[in-house]
Amino acid sequence: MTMPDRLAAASANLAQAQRFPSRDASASARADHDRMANAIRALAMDAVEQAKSGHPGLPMGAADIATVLFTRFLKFDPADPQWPDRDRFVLSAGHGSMLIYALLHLTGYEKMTIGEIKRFRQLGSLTPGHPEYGHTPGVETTTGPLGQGLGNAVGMAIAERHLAASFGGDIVDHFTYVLASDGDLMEGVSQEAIALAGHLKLRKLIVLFDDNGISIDGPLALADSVDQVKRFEAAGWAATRIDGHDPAAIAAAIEAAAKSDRPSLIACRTIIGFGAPTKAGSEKSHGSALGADEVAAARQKLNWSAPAFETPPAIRAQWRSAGERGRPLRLAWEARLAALDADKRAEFERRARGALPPGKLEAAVGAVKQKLAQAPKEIATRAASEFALETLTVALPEMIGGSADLTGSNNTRTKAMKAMSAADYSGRFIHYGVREHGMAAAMNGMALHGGIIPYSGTFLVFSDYCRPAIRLAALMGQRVIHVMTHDSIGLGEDGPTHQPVEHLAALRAIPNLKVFRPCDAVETAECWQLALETKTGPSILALTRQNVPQLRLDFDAANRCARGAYELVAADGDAPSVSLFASGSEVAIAVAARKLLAARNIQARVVSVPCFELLLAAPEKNRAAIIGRARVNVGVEAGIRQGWDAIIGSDGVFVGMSGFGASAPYKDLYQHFGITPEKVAEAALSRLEKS
Ligand SMILES: Cc1ncc(C[n+]2csc(CCOP(=O)(O)OP(=O)(O)O)c2C)c(N)n1
Repeated sequence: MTMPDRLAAASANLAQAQRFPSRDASASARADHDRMANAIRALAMDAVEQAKSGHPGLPMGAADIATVLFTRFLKFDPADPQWPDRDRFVLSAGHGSMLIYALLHLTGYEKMTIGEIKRFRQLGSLTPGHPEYGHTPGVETTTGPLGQGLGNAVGMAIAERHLAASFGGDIVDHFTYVLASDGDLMEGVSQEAIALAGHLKLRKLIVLFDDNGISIDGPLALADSVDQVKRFEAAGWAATRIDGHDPAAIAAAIEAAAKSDRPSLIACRTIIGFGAPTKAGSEKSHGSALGADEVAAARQKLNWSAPAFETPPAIRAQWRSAGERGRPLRLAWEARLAALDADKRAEFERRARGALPPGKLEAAVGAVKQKLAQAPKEIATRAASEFALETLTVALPEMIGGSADLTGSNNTRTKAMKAMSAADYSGRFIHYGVREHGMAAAMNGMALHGGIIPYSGTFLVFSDYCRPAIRLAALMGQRVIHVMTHDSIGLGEDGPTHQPVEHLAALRAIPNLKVFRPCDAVETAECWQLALETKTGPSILALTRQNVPQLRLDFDAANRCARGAYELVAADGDAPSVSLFASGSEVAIAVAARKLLAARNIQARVVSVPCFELLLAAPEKNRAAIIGRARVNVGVEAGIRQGWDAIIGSDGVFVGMSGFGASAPYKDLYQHFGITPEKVAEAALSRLEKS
């Protein structure tokens, strides 16, 4: 189809789409609505019944809300689940997954066949227990850990505002809708998320709260008495309360929310398990199959006579036409994109794809490394990170930085970056406030939205406060980069509360997460490059507060950190009896220990280990070559030993921490805990003597 043809078709379709649906609340419209909502209820009951596991209560209770949203408001096109300007729908209460699976099936997502619905919760189906991003087309984010979806949605809404500021409202202009449950709103991360959204006045964020007053233990009153409407209002949101089974009220509330100058909460009072004669309104419908008798009785009550997994053709057709509403909108959007200036369009498309600008990153990192070769720097790796970022953030406009109120400590804001604010979304630096968890969840949402590479800052010890979101970024394969400074006892006087000890090991335990701990300014630039190139997973940059010497003095265009570990200093002879492995600030200690050993005629080599994951993923042969065959392997890291045996062997010597740190100047702490060149050399010698 040529462009004018497509436009003509689009406007014809649009005219048709505008006739559907009627917003009057006539009896027949209401009956149509009820039947469409009941189609969701029936599929949810049937799928859970067949699987003998799952959560029927939420899909049955929230079916009216979802029906109004998907048939009248949500801008989406099942034919193109990746359409960049689609509205985002986040089912934050992921346990209610059958709600979204039913919607995807009914609105015509090709892959969501009835066969997939029948295989709910079975191995390899598109209908896993909780919605999984990247697995099921149409699922915008992996949800299940309550509160995370809401946090992600805030990031999606930030991304939308920022990209609209960059590319214009013709190209980026969509809503982010969330369906959140009591559990979502009880989780602490929700407070961080809503406070940030309210502060940034994310007016295109609309949260539909499934206000059913029931959680797993029973009535919410057992554990909660928060007035959510007041709470959201206090955070700067528009908030209303409605009957969540009244389609006209739902539609009116969404319409009002769409016009608001702030994010909106619509507390929709619903009955969990709506339609189930004995279990509705009770926790009994929350998380288990209703049972054959209850399902049969619910069918009667809902006046639903179709057999299990069948949707009557007329209702199917109505759902399908709801699914087709968005097509003309997408075509019109495509036409607007096509009409853009070629460079701008190419840039938008590149960013939407998540592709880096060709050659730019390599050139930027190369330039940083050239500068460091010309004028070596003895600086903290956090400062080295800032030095690299000054160049990187110019080369990559998709980088959006931030910090959880530690900007000056994390060194994540570059000179050219202005702060993002409600008055100016074009800013590329986000003051997240003291909200590490909300920050990490929002970053996931930005990455999922597309067009943005989010990076953040906090102290490494507070990775614990971000961990649930980091884990989900790893699970979803999202490129988010966490700068985590003050990465050991080397932070000194703040003491053991702030000194990470087990954190490197704990983070390394998360699959598909890369933990980088560069030893100097050159490695820091290289690790940034590797993190930015890792499109399919998150990265942590663990960086020092204290200065470290530059150990890589010669310019080398190759990224030596890419192998995860490499020989930084060879032994004096070709038969080293000791291999010293270290990461980050302890590499310089290993280098000094090597010297002490050399003075005693012991040949030792130093291997820098900036990234375990890359080393351990290398083919066995390469890994063995890097690890070498010295009689004694020594690991040095100001953290716990856990994980190091994979490199030094269970018979290796480890110099590090075995308990918490202490408050003192950092040099005293290194002495006190015995992480010094002398102790490393001694440990190697004593093992050599025994071996
Ligand atoms: C972080 C987290 N904690 C606990 C759970 C287990 N869980 C699943 S649903 C739920 C609460 C159910 O109540 P609500 O959120 O109101 O959902 P509804 O009963 O209305 O379906 C809990 C505790 C979880 N999924 N995530």
